Formats: sequence, C-alpha cells, structure tokens
Amino acid sequence: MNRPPAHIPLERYDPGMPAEEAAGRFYDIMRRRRTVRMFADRPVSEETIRRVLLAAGTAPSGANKQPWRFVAVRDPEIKRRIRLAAEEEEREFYTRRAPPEWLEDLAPLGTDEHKEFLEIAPWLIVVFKLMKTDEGGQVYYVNESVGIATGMLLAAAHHAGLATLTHTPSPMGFLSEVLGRPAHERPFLLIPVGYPAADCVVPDIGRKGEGEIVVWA
Ligand code: IYR
Repeated sequence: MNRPPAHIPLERYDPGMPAEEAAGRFYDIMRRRRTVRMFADRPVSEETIRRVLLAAGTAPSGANKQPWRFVAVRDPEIKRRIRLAAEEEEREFYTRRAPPEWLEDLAPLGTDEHKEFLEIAPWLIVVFKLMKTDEGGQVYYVNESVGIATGMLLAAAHHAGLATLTHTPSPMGFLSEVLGRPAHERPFLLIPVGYPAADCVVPDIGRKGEGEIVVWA
C-alpha cells in the first residue's frame, strides 16, 4: 500500500517587523546591486562563498530535483585557463559571430573580448545545470530552477557586500573541459565574485520603472 509522503510543520520565517517595512528594506539593498566588471584582488573567504552557495541551494526547483552544481574556482592556474578560453570565444563573438544589432545593444555596456576580471576576481563560480540527476534520473524545469538559484546566489553575494558579474562567454563548453565536469552537467553561467575595485565604474544605464514592469490587475 502507498503511504502518503511525510509532512512536517512549517518553520515560518518572521522578519520581526511589518511585511511592508521588510520588503522596503530588502528593495533598498537590492536596488544598489550592479553588474561589475572591475574587481579588486582583495580575498574573499571560502566560508563566505560557501554561505552564498548554500543560500543559492535553497532555491525551489522542479520536483525538488535541485538540478544545479556550483563549482567555486580560486586556483589561479584554472582561472587563467578559463580566461584564455573565454577570451578566445569572445574574440570570435565580437569580430564574427555577433550580428550588428547585438553589438549595437551592447555598446552602452562598453564590453569587449578582454576579460582580465576572470583572473583578478578572487572567485569564479561556475554554475552548471544538471540535465539528468547524478543517478541518471529525470529533471524538470531546469532553466527555471537554475535561473532562480542563480538569482538567489547574486542576491546573497550582494547582501554580503560582494560584487558579481553574470558572464556568458559563448559557447561555454570549454568550462566542462577545464573543470573536468561530467556530460550530464551543462555550463549555465560564469560568475566572478569579489569586491569591486576602488576605482570601479559602471555603465550609466537605468532600470525600468514600476509602470513598465508591473501591471496591477
Ligand atoms: N558574452 C559577451 C557579450 C555580452 C552579451 C550580452 I546579451 C551582455 O549583456 C553582455 C555581454 C561578453 O561577455 O562580453
């Protein structure tokens, strides 16, 4: 006979203040997050990165399969290999692969094929999505699940005062090779993490306002 799955009482999180105030405080933190491409070489402890990754791992996922793996790279030799491979792909992208409209859209960001931040940032977190479980089982809503986990990772790092960059060298297959990851893990995002450089600047671009992103119905 089938037994119903075990359920336990929810351990509810109480912010200790009205929801409106808590939501406002969190927004006030989050609105100061910027994507950063100029990092300081100042170290970040392994324990900090562990806590950020554990926070990311609390994300909801399809059928609770948790189809993610986070590879935290600090070895300078591996970072160098990643930089060289990424710059090779990016050179192709900027000189050949990218259509003109894409390059136009990127112009305000001032990006190019040079990716020294991949060696300067103390940590590179490589997010992989699992196309099968480690046991070979089915996974569900993988992009949604890993996307949510990655968003939580970015929020956790920002909350700790760290800067991040969501970097997408394309194609990203070299990351599997350099990091020796198995075939059921696919590179999803490469995220340098560290403190921003003292002279860090960011593009003068804005965010859409409430009227553009929210519909009340
Ligand atoms: N992957 C390239 C190009 C790039 C693409 C998008 I879409 C961006 O928002 C930013 C950059 C690079 O990292 O330079």
